[in-house]
Amino acid sequence: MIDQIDEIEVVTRDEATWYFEITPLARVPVLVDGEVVLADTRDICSYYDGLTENKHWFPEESHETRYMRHIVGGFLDGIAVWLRKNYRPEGQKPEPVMRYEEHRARKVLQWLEPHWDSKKSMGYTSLALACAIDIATDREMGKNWGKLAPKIVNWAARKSEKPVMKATAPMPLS
Ligand SMILES: N[C@@H](CCC(=O)N[C@@H](CS)C(=O)NCC(=O)O)C(=O)O
Repeated sequence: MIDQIDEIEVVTRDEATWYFEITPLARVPVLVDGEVVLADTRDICSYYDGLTENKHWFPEESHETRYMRHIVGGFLDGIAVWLRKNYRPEGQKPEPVMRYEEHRARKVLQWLEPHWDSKKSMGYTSLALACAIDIATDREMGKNWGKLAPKIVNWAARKSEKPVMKATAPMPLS
């Protein structure tokens, strides 16, 4: 399936970007498939499951998997906040906000370490968790997380080595 997708590089967070013509939020990812336009990772994964008639990304729905998805989703949101604040020049970074997000991320990792079963397929939630850890590690926020949650951080590192993860990794910051 991935070889049937044309990946198009776009510029975000720029008032002049042509990408606003595709989507008024100018956020990635967006999937355009004929008349279908989808703009959220979760919906795109769900669309994929519909096309392929399997449950690759959403294998099982239970209270446990929904709660896990909620925790991982919030973890990813917190990392996104931290990264956005970190783009600011030195001296203009909101330290309390960033410290709080670091604290929250550590709390999540400590909670996940005994709860996360990497052998159990969590589909979309696994993808979101691996991407969150990968991006945070790559951009300094997660530099000490290996000591805090070694099982999960090692799992995420192995996952990020997979060809599909490498092929869809975020572009380096310019
Ligand atoms: N909930 C959305 C989040 C999308 C999102 O925040 N994308 C970020 C990059 S990871 C973005 O495009 N940021 C640019 C901006 O906020 O203008 C999803 O899961 O796809």
